[in-house]
Amino acid sequence: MPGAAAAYSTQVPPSTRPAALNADPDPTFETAQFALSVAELAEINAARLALLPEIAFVGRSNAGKSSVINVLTNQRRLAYASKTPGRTQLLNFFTVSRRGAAGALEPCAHLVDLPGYGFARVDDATRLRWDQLVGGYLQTRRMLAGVVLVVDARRGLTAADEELLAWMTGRARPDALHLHLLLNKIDQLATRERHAARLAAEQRAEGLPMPTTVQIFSALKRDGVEELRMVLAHVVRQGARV
Ligand SMILES: Nc1nc2c(ncn2[C@@H]2O[C@H](COP(=O)(O)OP(=O)(O)OP(=O)(O)O)[C@@H](O)[C@H]2O)c(=O)[nH]1
Ligand SMILES: [Mg+2]
Repeated sequence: MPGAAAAYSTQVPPSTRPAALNADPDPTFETAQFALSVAELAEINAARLALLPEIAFVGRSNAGKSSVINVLTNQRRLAYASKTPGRTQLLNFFTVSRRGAAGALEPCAHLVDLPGYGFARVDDATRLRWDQLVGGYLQTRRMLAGVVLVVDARRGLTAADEELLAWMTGRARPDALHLHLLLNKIDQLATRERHAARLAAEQRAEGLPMPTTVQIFSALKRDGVEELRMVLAHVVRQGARV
């Protein structure tokens, strides 16, 4: 019957719908808790990390990855833990939850803070380790549902960012991965420059095999947090179905 599905979804209160038709509740990013740090991909499996959709934060060192995670989760020091010596070259996992039907918190996703790149100079061995860890994760990690590529809006995408994109496009199913280009530090730009930065990113996004969204952001001013949460809630809901 044409239109039946639409009528059903608008007229039946959510609590009486069959479970399959209920939208998953959104993640409560404020619940983020540190879960695990690993130096090698094999450690993730060894640690028996819960199988939840993962959202990775990648980008140049200093682009603001940790600041973005802290603003997203409304916690001042959550991701700065990854700045402490010894942790800088690790993948850091944080668990986020949502409120279940009975009001209890249920883990629903992992945020993953990846080590930055673009350090002034690193030796070949360090570079190789980084390639294996970050490249391997982006190209092969099956739980990866979304990537937030944090870019300094003043610089735009760099050659190193392109390398990350190449790993993502090299996935078996790049179309199943959501890419969010987050142009950070727009508090440093005039309105006209913000538009130009967004336009350049949107043009780059065209032709990528991943569904891609673009957003301007300021971790410093907390500008764009709600939009970021909406996009990531969508990614988590999609990821839970894969
Ligand atoms: N003006 C401005 N500065 C910012 C913003 N976001 C982050 N910063 C600053 O940029 C610097 C780097 O931020 P981090 O969050 O540590 O960057 P990161 O990408 O995690 O860096 P690594 O962990 O080294 O890879 C810090 O001094 C932040 O205070 C922003 O939106 N605006
Ligand atoms: Mg950081």
